[in-house]
Amino acid sequence: MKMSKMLVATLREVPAEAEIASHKLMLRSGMIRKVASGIYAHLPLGVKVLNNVENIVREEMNNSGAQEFLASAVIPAELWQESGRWDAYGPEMFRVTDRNSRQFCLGPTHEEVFTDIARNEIKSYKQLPVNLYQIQTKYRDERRPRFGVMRSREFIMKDAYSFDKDQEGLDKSFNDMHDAYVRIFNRCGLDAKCVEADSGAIGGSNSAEFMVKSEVGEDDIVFCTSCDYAANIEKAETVGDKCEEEALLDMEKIETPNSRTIEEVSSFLNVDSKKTVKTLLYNVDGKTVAVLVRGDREVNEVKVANASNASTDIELATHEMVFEATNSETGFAGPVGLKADLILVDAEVKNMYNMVVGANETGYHLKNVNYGRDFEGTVGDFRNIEEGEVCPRCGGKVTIARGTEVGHIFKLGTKYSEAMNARFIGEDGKEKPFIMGCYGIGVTRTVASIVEQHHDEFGIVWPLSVAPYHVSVIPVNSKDEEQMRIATELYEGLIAMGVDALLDDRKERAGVKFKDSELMGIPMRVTVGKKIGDGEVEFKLRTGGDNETIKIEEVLDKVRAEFEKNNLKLK
Ligand code: 9G3
Repeated sequence: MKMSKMLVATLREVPAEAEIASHKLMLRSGMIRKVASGIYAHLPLGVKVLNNVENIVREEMNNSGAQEFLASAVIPAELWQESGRWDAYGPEMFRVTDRNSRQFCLGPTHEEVFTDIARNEIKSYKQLPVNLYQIQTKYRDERRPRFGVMRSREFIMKDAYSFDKDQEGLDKSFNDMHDAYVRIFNRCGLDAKCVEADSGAIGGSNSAEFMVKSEVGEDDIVFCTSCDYAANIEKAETVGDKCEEEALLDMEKIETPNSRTIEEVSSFLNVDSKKTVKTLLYNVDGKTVAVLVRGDREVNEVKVANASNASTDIELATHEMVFEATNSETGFAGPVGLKADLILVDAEVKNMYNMVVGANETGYHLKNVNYGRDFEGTVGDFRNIEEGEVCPRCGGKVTIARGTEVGHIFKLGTKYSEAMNARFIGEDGKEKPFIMGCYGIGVTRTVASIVEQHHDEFGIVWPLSVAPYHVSVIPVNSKDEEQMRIATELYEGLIAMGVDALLDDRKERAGVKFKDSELMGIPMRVTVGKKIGDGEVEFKLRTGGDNETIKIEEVLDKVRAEFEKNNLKLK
């Protein structure tokens, strides 16, 4: 590509709203432009990278035996009504009505669509397994779009759906997708880790997320420092502290005027917050669910939602519900005499002795309360793990880091095939529901994550595998005929070799050309300047290292060697 012909859209400055490196650099290098909040256009430079990432995804998905499909982005409401999800999603779903007043949504995901395809096209177990995938624009009306294409309302996703005849088949499909994802992110130069994750509202048994560490990530990821255990904090299992055995003392009601929070109660009573238990009340589909965790711990609302079979997100109980359950104002709730539909007791609380809890009476708490003698409940893991706690697998220490999800794979089971009566004839001649899995990669988010992981103060530093162009050939002085002749020859030689080369033939100062090449993150630069008098040019890698003076006739081999070093074949 010749820069004099290209829509070069590099910027010196970006809007203040661009807070993170990838958002700034994707704007400044001329890859994206904002159309509206959370909605972006992709400029030619950005589309080149998108295509490179998509082709890596395509190659690995095809290698795994999946077949590329392209479903419609406009989905009839009827399909979502069959699965019951039309009413489960609120403002996040873009809905449209056509000229005949029929309702559709702009597809946020396609479980229903692909289940419908399977029930129409797959009749017999002999046709299974089938794995269909697409690379398509998705629509989700995020409440708070931010960080450029990292969290946008329109984004490109690769979503795949597998159909198997039994659980064993699904396990294989799931593992094949896991392995394909490891190869995809590796080839993209992205350091992504697979972590155990919660399946959330999508349902199904378990799921795994591919996370990239990033201080601007929105998820907390728990890593063990000794073994390879890794989990989203929503899912990470906790091992409670063991308490010293104590004689059970008599329960006692004590006046604690205006002491509502754990801090106020523990300082008023002069007891360690580890001897207190907080009782939080939640509204779960209209039911009152109480959760007890040690005073210094945090409730994990995803674990609570799963334990209480919530159909939508849970929220804290209203004042009325609190009064209904505890006969007191917020801040004095406790397990003794509590009127709740479900009482969840974190396992750590079960092992405590003589704890302090709310008395279910405004202005009072109870001390010396003991699980079993004074109250019962469903014991389980309902809290967040904390930095430095014990690893649930090996007993080592865990650490917590922020991360961004770039992929998520799920075992769905029969959740959608049952709901939509999507069945096949099994070996025994009986109809059976497909056993399904679904597998997503955020393609635009992957591009942004690569920028987050590969940039410096001069701009983006693209891995060669996804770079928009591999080499920029820069004549220092475009008015110098000899320099232009040599530069053009090298450029044409590279193109003929299958290298995506740029020729910066603009009538710009050399410094501007170097800055643009660095900002756009082009992996290799060949500078054609005065040294052509000695038959030499300068070669520089964007990843660092000095300008290297080499013979003009060595350039093509030098570039070829870089491709080989990166295990990349020339087209
Ligand atoms: C919706 C809306 C938003 C959504 C969903 C449905 C997320 C929804 C979860 C998934 C699960 C997997 C296949 C590819 C991998 C991810 N946000 N999810 O189902 F209607 Cl508005 O999308 N789907």
